[in-house]
Amino acid sequence: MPLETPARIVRELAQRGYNAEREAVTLLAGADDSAAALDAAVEAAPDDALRLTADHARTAVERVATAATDGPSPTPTDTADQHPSVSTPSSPSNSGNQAKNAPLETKGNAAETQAVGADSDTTAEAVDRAIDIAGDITGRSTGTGEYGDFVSVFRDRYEKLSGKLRGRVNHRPASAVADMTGGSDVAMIGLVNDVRSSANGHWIVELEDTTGTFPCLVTKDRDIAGLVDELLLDECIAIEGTLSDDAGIVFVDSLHFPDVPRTYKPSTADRHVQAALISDVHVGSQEFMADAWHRFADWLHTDEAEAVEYLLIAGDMVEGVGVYPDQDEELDIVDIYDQYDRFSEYLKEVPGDLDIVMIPGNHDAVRLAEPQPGFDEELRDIMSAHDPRIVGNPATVTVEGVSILMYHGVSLDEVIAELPEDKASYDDPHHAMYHLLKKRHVAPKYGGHMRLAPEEEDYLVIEDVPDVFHTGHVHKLGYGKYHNVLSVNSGCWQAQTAFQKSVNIDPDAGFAPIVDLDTLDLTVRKFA
Ligand code: D5M
Ligand code: FE
Ligand code: ZN
Repeated sequence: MPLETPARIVRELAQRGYNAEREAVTLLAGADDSAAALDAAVEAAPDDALRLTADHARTAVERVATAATDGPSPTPTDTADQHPSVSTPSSPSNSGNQAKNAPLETKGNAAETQAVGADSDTTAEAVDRAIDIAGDITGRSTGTGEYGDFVSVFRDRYEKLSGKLRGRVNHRPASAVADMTGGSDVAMIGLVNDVRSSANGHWIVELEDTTGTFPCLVTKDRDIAGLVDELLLDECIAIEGTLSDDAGIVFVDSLHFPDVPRTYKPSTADRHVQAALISDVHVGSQEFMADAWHRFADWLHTDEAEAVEYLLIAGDMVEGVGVYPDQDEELDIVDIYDQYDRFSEYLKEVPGDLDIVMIPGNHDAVRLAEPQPGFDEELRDIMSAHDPRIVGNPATVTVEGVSILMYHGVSLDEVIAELPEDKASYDDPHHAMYHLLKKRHVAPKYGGHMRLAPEEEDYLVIEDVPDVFHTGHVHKLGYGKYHNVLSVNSGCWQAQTAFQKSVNIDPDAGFAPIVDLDTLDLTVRKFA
């Protein structure tokens, strides 16, 4: 039969206008004659139903099975006795303690899904999956691109980030430092305005606050000179040191980043539930890996993926048009709306009861400057199938009590370009992410790769420490923990492009990192 895989079933149902519960798809895929069962399930569903439930599927599967053994007999059978637990309504609590037993649950025994238990069978109705969103610019953009907006966004950046450093140093404003007597101990907090080397190879870091700028000298033989390599323009730091005799420069003794406390204790979910973190799907590119995507979508329908209830997509849903020079030569779909249409078809292959959150990336059809608002109404309509949460880039998404900072990652190119190889590289994209956490800003340096849309507030500041940091963009898989914050760069679904070949970028395509929200352990699944 052509309908043996869950993804095919989902596609077929989608064509007939139905969303389906994951269990319904599993039941239909497991039927002896899936095609007949699917027909019967569609028949069993009320005309106005948008969602095919497990009950519809069960009725259909039984009907088809009976028909096959007893000849045509359209009598609907009450299946409740055979599968008593599935239709039991459960309370909309977060505790996940419903003692439920899906009929097909016993099949899976994957090592990674150790804790699969009675509580892992869930439907959208069974568990309250409130998703909270914070820091999303969508619908709140006030920037006009005027000079005044740049002043306010940098002022806000300074306010927010200096607040994180104030408790650690006894700082003075730049204007006050200028009036102090030579030889005094002094501390400052400022945005890095300039970094240059002096005639004899020392570093001069110019800091700027709301009162002015002041030069700070880091001598080349000090340990802290290594930290100067990490600095990006416009990031906020604190220094402590001694004012020179002529009171014209500070000799720096220590340098501090806003950073994440070493003792940070991330929150975790109170039940076994997982989230798949992906990005950079690039539908519409000739290099989009449809087969890998089908395998991923199929896997999500299996018992092994039963605990995966969330799918987070960190930008670049489609390849877009006119993003890079000569990009059109590698387009499979040339119209941007057609690209989203096709993306939406692929998205329909994943279980209908997955909660999906997505942010845009630099290939998507929203403004390029960050923060990027979420997709507009027209694009939301195109992608409405599984009712995804569409938010801006960046945004902090809290699921099951775990806060996940989603950011597409354009600034990672900047961090990797500016920092020494051992501190940030395409092979270890998570190291570059660590620096963003340390700077408490997703895109510190303005200019270069980064386009900033000035807003009243700086939405790119990492105000609260996230439990998980999820980025994409560089098409390399990398993950690790920085001061207990799980950082994941999620690879891509696009094989190497001509440009990437020319600059030796070897993308990690077809991987899906899966996070256990109850332990923050990560398992990487490969589908390519
Ligand atoms: O970019 C994926 C990665 O490849 C990211 O590190 C930027 C880099 N890239 C890809 N194409 C280009 C061109 N044409 N110029 C410069 N850098 C490029 P993504 O934007 O996610 O496709
Ligand atoms: Fe991308
Ligand atoms: Zn990108």
